[in-house]
Amino acid sequence: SPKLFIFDLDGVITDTAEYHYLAWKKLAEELDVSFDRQFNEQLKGISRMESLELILAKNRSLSLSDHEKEKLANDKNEYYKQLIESINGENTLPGIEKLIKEIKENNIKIALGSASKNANMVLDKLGLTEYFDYIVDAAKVKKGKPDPETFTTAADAFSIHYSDCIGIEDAVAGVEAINKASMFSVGVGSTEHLAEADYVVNDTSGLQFEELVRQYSNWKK
Ligand code: G16
Ligand code: MG
Repeated sequence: SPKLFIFDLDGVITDTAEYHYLAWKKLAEELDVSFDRQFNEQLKGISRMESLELILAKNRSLSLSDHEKEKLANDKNEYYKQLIESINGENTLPGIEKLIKEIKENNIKIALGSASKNANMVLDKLGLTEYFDYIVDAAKVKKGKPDPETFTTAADAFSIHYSDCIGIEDAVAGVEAINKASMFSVGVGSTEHLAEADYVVNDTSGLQFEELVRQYSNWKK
């Protein structure tokens, strides 16, 4: 059976992916750049500054200094922090707490693999920090998703082989990162977006411990 589960945060543990979307949308409107959910899919799992660069690239007449970009990225983060201010345990997505508890009962390690600089704060607000044996956030890696470093850093912390790990992601970039790490990738979302994942569930309520272990075992042999 697997030795380590690595969870993405935004969009897997909690629906902060929606708040990232709303915050970017507000910023894009201020910049007069068109922005929709389809475009937003590309930003999932991608760092704050890289996301901003993708948005700015849509309007070629905008050329901004590094200082101005820093300010915009900071504005987005302020919008985001306002939106998540009142989140609590009720914002943990369906089935996640049950799954985490079952993983613990089976003596399997749990890590977080998030691109967010707000990861620790969000986990705290949800009351889930105690379940995590290790946290990889934006501060711990040089290369963000789709580079595998977020996921390999978590496995390396326990000296666990990558093929003994299951990574769970809602982002295309995140699934790519897990695959590049040679781990078993579980996608949460549409099979269309997440076609590269080894196993896909529609939403987090589909993340059933026994089924995940069964799918993982089939993949491994
Ligand atoms: C998350 C989101 C991304 C966001 C990134 C950085 O990653 O999916 O949309 O841009 O974190 O977040 P922050 O601006 O809070 O540093 P993940 O990996 O948890 O899905
Ligand atoms: Mg995510």
